[in-house]
Amino acid sequence: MERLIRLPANTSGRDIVVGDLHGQRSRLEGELERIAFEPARDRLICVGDLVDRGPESAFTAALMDEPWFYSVRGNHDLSVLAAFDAGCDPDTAGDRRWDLICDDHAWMAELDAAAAATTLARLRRMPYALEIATVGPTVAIVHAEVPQRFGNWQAFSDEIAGEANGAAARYAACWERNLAYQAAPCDAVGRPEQANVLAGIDHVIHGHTPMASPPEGAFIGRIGNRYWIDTVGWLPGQTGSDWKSPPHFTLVPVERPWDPL
Ligand SMILES: [Mn+2]
Repeated sequence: MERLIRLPANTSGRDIVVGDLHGQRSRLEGELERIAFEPARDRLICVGDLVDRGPESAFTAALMDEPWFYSVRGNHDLSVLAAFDAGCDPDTAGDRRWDLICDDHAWMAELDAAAAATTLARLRRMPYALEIATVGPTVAIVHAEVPQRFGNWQAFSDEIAGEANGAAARYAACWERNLAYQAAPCDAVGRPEQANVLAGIDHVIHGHTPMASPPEGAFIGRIGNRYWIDTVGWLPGQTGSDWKSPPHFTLVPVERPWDPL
């Protein structure tokens, strides 16, 4: 697998980033219709966690076969590999292996052997980070966060892709929530902030930590040039329907992560 994938600019259409999907592909497809997504020209990039919680985990993981779809690896995707794909990656082996297990993979047991193998092969192709070029900014996608100990994107992406300290960096990319808890709602203006700017990259887009505080509800969270866009569109049923901003999938242009479609 490639741990870090760099995408060249999409010069023919839009690049759109969506938050955690958690097995809700049908809901996503409603959103793609709403924004008139064009699979022949546009690309959709997910911040990870394709599986678990929702009713369509395997169907959602199958998005990895679409030429217009990309996703980084979330802790839930990693956890399925750790639980069912022995030896898939050194990161999930050894003592650390059982730390990586989330407890909601019952859907995997319901797949027949061929479907399970196909699903694992799809999850295995998910990189830990994506770096996306545009005609303007360059944008990084990482599921959880880039730990504060990294002063710039180059240092972090080098560790993600490499062997030295790589497992610790990749674990943080999938799981960490230190900065995310300090994220505040960002306004639509995109006002620059100086605190906690990650140097060497224009924007970083994350999911993983739900951005929702009842009764106000769901929001795009921000610190410096880091954005968190999991606005819990995957939540079941009526949960949060009484919030001022109810649960929904956030879709943002990759070059303007503060400006949802
Ligand atoms: Mn997650």
